[in-house]
Amino acid sequence: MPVSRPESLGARVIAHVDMDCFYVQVEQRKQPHLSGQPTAVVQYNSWKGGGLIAVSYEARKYGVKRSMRGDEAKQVCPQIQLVKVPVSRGKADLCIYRNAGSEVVSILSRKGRCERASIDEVYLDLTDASEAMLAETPPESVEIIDEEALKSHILGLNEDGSNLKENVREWLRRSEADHRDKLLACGALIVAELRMQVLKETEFTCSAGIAHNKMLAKLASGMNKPAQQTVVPFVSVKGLLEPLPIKKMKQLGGKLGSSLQIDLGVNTVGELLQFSEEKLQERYGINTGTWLWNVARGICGEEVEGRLLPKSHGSGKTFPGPRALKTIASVEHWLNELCEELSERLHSDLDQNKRIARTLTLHARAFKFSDTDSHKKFPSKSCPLRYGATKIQEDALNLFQAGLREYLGSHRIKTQGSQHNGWGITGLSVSASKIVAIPSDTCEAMQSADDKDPNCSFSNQAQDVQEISALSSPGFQSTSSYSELHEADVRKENLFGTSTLGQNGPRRDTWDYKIDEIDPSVVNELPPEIQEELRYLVRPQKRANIPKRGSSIAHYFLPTKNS
Ligand code: TTP
Repeated sequence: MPVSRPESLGARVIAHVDMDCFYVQVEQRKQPHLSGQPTAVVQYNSWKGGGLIAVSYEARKYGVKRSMRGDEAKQVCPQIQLVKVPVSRGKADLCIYRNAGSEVVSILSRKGRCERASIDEVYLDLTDASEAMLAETPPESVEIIDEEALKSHILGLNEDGSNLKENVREWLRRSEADHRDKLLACGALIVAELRMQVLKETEFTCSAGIAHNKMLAKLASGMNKPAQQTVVPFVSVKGLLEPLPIKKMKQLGGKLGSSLQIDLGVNTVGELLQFSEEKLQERYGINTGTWLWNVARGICGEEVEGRLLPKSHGSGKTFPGPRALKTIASVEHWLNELCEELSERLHSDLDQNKRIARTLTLHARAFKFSDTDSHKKFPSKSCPLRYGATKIQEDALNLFQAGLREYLGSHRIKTQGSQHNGWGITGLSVSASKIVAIPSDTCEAMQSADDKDPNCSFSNQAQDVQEISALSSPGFQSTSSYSELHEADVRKENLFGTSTLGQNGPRRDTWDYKIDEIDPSVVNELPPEIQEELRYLVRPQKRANIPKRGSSIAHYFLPTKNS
């Protein structure tokens, strides 16, 4: 359900930056002879030349579309260059695109709070930078405005005629403009500069929207592509929103948008304006009602979250039509592949960013052969995440089987002599979420334990596959791997709280064991008060009242031989 957040009192400057035909640009940088050529990136499978997932702007001129397959694209544009997505483990490997996205994020984050919204999209809060520019070097005092900024599209500014750049220059430098527009003018200059920097350092072009909130900035970034930016002054908000189809708005593409169309006869954002806040609240509840009322007026208080890293990692694959998986063995095979990829990504996140994920979730899409209940969805299943590919594979299979039992209900029994089990799987994905930063002390402990045993685990609760939650399916994308970028959960939680058991060390009386030498795999075996003591060592500020006890932490750990 959408949540309404009040907009802050002062005007903000928010930018949404979206890379242009991103995968194509990454491939063109890798193979420079493709630059400027009609090019498309295709899925790894070869049926009818593979499905297109990214199309260069040169190819779009010939009518090539993302919905086409390679063979069809060749028909409309015979000279098109088709580049296959890299493959690993029988599925698309998006690593190079993810890394390229990170390069861009590191440049964009130099000027303000930066939220990585997807593999190729970023929100920036440039309010402070714009305020500072306005105080120090306001655009009206700047003689030479950069060409890139002069190519901006200012919504509401007349774009007819030959004096376009001159009009933009005038708009950016207006001394009589109100404070909000002056801030947006500064934002436009800053974003133009950032985009040029991105081009210089990465060779990638991007487009951007600059507005007073995230919703408007996102709507604007796609209005003039490629390599251009669009500014939404306050006075132009109404004109921008009014004609927009309601289903095009974020969070209104599904059931809520359909209800607005069917129940209220609302097809454009402008038509929503006729309903009072009370009326919308009556129909959709307080929160959603207010949220809708705000959407109609371009109000959005959502903050740009300071997050440069993904909130979760996922790996998935689709098995359309005849490729549907129909046996547990084939599901297990693919789960193993997906879990291996997930495990690798979790380890590089731990290595590079000192973060661990705490929840493993399995999603599947399924059908039954004799289906009386065709709308029933395969339930998503979650459990605590244990590190190590083998353990993730084991848990994912358990989750799958739990989901399958629930999905099949009374149809579970295989018909004797039939060729199949009565079900088919058309999509599978595993994801790791609840990612938290860990204290640096403990990283080394985890790493060294992991080095010793590649299957080392930090949690054993998944053994009894406790279902924590049933999350909604993320929807299988046409790519076979995805990285969800949710809100980062940066609470530093107790790392040892879910650890597996190993062996206890011999007793000794003085505590001089180094925290990073403790094998996390033994901690869960310790008495609760000792675990508490360890938690305190990891997180001293959160010390609880530790009761007097007979034993002490020193009884459980000895220094290594050489220490
Ligand atoms: P988009 O930003 O949707 O598109 P784009 O960057 O290719 O082109 P545009 O200039 O119009 O923004 O997607 C970013 C990348 O994500 C895209 O290059 C390829 C990938 N992608 C998929 O793999 N499958 C999909 O269904 C979509 C929409 C994108």
